[in-house]
Amino acid sequence: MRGLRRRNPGEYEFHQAVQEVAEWIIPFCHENQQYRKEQILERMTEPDRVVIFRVTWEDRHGNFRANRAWRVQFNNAIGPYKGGLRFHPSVTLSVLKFLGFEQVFKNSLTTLPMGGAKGGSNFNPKGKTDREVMRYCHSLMVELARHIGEDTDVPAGDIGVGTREISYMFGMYKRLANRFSGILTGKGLAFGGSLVRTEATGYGSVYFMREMLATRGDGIEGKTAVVSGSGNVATYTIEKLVELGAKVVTASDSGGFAYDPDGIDLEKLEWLKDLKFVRRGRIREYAEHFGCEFHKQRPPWSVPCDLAFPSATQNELSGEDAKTLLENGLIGICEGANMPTDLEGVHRFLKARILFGPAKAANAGGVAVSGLEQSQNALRMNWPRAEVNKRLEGIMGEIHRKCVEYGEDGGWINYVRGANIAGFVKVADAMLAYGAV
Ligand code: NDP
Ligand code: 2IT
Repeated sequence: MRGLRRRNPGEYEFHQAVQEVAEWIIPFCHENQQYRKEQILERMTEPDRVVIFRVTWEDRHGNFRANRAWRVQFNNAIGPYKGGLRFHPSVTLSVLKFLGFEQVFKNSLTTLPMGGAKGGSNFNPKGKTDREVMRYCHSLMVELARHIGEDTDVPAGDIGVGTREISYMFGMYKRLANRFSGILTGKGLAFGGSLVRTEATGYGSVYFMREMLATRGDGIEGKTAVVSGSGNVATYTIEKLVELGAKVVTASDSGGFAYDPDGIDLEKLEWLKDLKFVRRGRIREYAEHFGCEFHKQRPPWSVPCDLAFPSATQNELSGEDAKTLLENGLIGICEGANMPTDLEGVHRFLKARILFGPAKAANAGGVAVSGLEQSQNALRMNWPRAEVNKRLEGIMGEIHRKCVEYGEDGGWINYVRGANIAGFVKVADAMLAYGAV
């Protein structure tokens, strides 16, 4: 870790993501000397390639603007690079390296042949018109197109990148390449998208929770859940929780959280989706509309619950928050977001031996269905909704099974250790087989 910090100065999110993995992989490599001898973990912490470029665009007032964009192609040992694009003012190289590093393990866990990558830009889509977003996406793709390909690197969405942005980028790629290919996932259903991709991360996170609860003879029905965020992952987490009989009492955004003690039902959820995805409004408006409490500039972790689903962003749940959740009787947590719990929080959850589904495992449903979208594109076919959903449930079950295989610890399952080791082994074995490449 000392060497990694020296080689990557100031990249705190990246250091944190590696530290969380190293805690479990270093002891494992000591027991399995072949990985240690060939420096597999060290090699895995160095991205294969990072592309950095300027994106120039024209805003609605006729001003020229410039942003920075990146694609971090981390590791393609087991398949073409795969991972989302994030548009948010907080995006830095450190953030994208942490996300790309995590993606390598996550994609390995899905059972599908996908390497790991991440990209994005410090562009802020908030308050921009559709036309501004279109011009931005088109300009970004003019450069990104040189670096991706359906057998090379297949980007998708993440924070600030949804169907609208993927559509603009796909349109420009298609024009530049003069080919219609599965170059991006999360596409619209009319042009190669997969059913259930939109819902997949949130649904998958709830399926993973269902698997964890089943190990204790328990289930989702009747549980009270706290969800953070109100974007793609959060809304479909809420939807599946409600369908399976849980009561979801919160949703949030960067402005604060709404506390709805009666529970967000499917009707209120439709209103919330329209608010966030069509009108692009704020969660405060949900609280105003349904007459419930709004807590400004605070995360929802003080609300007592059985299950917690952090589904907004990195480091949104601190050690202190973990303590509060545990004191309030938390049974299980699934990380819908990437690295939402800080290191102290992770350690507290592990010490309490609750059901803790780390991001790599719990939110892998999104990229898994992206992989299924690639398969459908290659076959030039579309599978029905029930078929994709069945495969998603099967993949989440298989990820859970592998976490148990590597994480069993005296009657308790350490899902963090399980997910890290299971994800590592497949990539590491491929790298061993290739030799020094
Ligand atoms: P969206 O852009 O759809 O939604 C993001 C949500 O998180 C919004 O409610 C947003 O609020 C909130 N948020 C973002 N940044 C912050 C912040 N700094 N502080 C507080 N709230 C914040 O993104 P997704 O739902 O797609 O992504 C959410 C998380 O899930 C991310 O960590 C992402 O990496 C992860 N993820 C996403 C997958 C996918 O398929 N989309 C797959 C696997 C993981 P506001 O509108 O105020 O910014
Ligand atoms: O973090 C993630 O797994 C994603 N944003 C989804 C990536 C993808 O390629 O679908």
